[in-house]
Amino acid sequence: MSDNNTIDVDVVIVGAGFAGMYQLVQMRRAGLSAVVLETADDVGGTWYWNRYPGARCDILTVDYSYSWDPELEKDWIWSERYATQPEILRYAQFVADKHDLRRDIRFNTKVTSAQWNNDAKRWRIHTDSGDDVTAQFYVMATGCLSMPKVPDIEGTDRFKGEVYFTNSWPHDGVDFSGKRVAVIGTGSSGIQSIPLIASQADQLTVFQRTPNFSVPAHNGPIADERLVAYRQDPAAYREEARHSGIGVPTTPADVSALEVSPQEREATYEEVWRRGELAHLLEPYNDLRISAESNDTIRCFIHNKIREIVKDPDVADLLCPTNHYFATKRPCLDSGYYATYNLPQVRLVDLQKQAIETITESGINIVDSAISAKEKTESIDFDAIVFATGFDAMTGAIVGVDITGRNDESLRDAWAHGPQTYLGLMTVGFPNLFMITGPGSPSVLSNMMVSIEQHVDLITDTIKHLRTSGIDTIEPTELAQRRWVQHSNEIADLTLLPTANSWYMGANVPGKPQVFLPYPGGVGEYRKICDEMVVQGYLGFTLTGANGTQNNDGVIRPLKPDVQEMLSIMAEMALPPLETMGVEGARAFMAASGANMPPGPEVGEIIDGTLPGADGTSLDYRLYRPATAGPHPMVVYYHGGGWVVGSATSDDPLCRYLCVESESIIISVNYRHAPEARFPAAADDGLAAANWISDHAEELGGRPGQLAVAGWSAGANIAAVTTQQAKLAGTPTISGQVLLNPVTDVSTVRQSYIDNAEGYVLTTPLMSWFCDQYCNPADRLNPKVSPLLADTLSGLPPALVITCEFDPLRDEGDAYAEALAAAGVQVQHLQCPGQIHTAIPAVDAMVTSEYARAAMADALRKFSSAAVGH
Ligand code: NA7
Repeated sequence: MSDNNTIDVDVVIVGAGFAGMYQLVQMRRAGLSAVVLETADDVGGTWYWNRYPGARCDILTVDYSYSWDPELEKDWIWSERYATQPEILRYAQFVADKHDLRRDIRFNTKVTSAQWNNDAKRWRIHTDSGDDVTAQFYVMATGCLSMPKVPDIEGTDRFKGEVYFTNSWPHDGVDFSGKRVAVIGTGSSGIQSIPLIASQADQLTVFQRTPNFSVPAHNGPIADERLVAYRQDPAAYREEARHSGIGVPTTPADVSALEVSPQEREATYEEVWRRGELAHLLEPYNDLRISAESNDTIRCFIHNKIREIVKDPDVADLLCPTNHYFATKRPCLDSGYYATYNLPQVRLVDLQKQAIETITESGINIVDSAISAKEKTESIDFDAIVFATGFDAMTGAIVGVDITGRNDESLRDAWAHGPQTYLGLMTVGFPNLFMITGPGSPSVLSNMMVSIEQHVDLITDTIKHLRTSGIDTIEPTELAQRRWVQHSNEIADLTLLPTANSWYMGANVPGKPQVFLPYPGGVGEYRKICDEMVVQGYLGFTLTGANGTQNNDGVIRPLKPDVQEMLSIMAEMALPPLETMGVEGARAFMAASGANMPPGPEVGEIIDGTLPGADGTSLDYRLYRPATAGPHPMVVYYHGGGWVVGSATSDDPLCRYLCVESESIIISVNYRHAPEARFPAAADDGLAAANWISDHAEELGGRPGQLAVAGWSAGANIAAVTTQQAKLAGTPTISGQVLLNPVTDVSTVRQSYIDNAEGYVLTTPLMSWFCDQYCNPADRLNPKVSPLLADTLSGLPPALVITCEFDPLRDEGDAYAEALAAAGVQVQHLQCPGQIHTAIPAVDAMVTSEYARAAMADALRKFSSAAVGH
């Protein structure tokens, strides 16, 4: 204590729920002084406040319990599969007693504001009791669902009857016997409490804005196979949970819901329904989170269940969620929820059809949404109104405190457009402020116990590291934070999650920025990321101390999530390097892998033919014609494959895509391959094909004078070379060039050949092998191999050059774009962060590179309209 009203400690922890309690334990174990500040008069957090009837956890209690004290596993025996709120609260109190936690917890103490003092390198926390706490480290253990949503219904304070909020329920309970009761809200709290309120009340009216998916809990004593597995080896069981998707041991499926017969699917869903565990609902198939069509199968299954249970078909219809996919809003676990609507005293008001106009002194006025809001259709009198309207989730409790960081910036302002965090743990501008299960961490998408323990352990290890290394402050870098938020959103965008108006998105609170709040990549992956961050010397953080500043700037997951996923799958396959397969082996392998890719969109017409190449040869081509009325602009497309592998059809999905999206005829030409036909065969064929197509534009259905070239990799090399050769020869006229990952000088000394030598499909050894097959070392100085080395690039047609960050060819592509621009050519240069060489042609497989494909189509459209302008 430094003066009468100020306590000085190493660590201040706000909140005495499960997170704050464990953080206190860990700080004591680390030998640090710590104090916990808590608004309530006892421990428990969520379980202290949410005492409404029927409140239970929705993760099996055997999973929803601490793992850090192995004795607890023996000392505390849960009575039910899903414990009730009183039992969970007693558990929290038991732990507090056992570890004598209360002596370091200041109850009845609300934190009002907190300021970082940059000179002292300490936080000062102000409380409503008038006491201040100063601390080097400030840990927010304030919970994700702890700030009640402010009622946004007119007249709420006018009602003269009893008013209850599920999230701050009276401690001695409520007796609804003989009463007319309204419940507003059908989230988890509404769904758990409604059956119990209905069993007491004289009349119950439920006001439902959005129907929710709910699954029967089949609650009862714990006597299932889960407990057996757990008892056999608790430590192994816990470890499995820590590396799982949602913090509960589950077995991920490897089959799509659409790959099995409807009968098999139905039987599987029946089994899952019978088990009554949210953790297993998405488990049976690998695409329920990502595919609307697959998700529809479980959605329909639950709709049918609702229709079986609820006798009145109109009410059943109202209870069937149709405006969101299953599990895109938090699904619920219930005991008799749907059957409650068969009781005569229970009425459901659908707020999609009728709206609450106002709450009056005696009840609620509702109006038909279809007519003027002024035309009152019904007044319903109530003795009690229960608000089960939810929370300002994940950010509410954090920005609820007036927090001021370095540079006097307020956290509220810093997060005005949505929370910005690195790993959901810390935020730029607020040194030494940690959030347990903050936005950007798995938190509410997981078993909170597992996520809480992981964060507490990470924070503890971090603080210990700082103390032993003489470091005073830790703070994320701008880059690390920006890319983490981006990474988390990119994963969410690969799923159906952002499609719902959920509290995960902040959509339940009027005016709240709508961004996806939790990290959706799973607790196992998240743990791995955090561990890697530590191993890489606290990557993405700036650490300062007496010895100066360590700036460990960097990005922890630089690859796009779908690219990363694809690379992990390939790594598991442990394929031999392509260059070791021999020419024929490599060709066969590439043809077989191409056949497994999504096919790309339907086009109007496909014609396979031949055209004359150079040296009297005949080249296969495939023509893709749009379904729209022609004639169309034309594009000569050169496939990728290192001049060695591939064919007129090997980039089929991309050609189809470009045809549809740019409304052009795409003609993919199969130039001669090395080593059978070495340089300059392919380059000469490229020009010959372009000339022939230009000369035969009309008979091919194209518009004469609107001919562009495009290609990928070695194909982009041929496209660039063709464009240069056409300029020198004066024919054909080329309106533009789209160069995707072009080879422009095969200079393997560039940094990208070093940075990306291995691990990103196209490797430096493979590229060297391709070049050796194609040409002699001396040829590499020839602009027909290395278009970057041409005497001049001026006068070339406009170009789109696309390069990928994790591609050995990146730097020579970038150099070509820069050289074209320097020569006065109109260039659009698209550098794709987090992408690899093979990502962009993977139509419908690699979602995060869709924008690059769209840019290719867009460029082709622009080239042809500019050519019309000529
Ligand atoms: P939720 O899940 O946010 O549910 C709140 C419910 O209240 C939900 O049905 C809302 O409809 C409804 N709501 C909110 N505001 C209104 C207004 N103004 N009018 C009518 N209806 C309204 O909170 P819970 O407390 O039930 O559960 C929170 C979590 O606790 C839960 O997910 C579990 O993890 C445990 P909406 O869906 O927004 O249309």
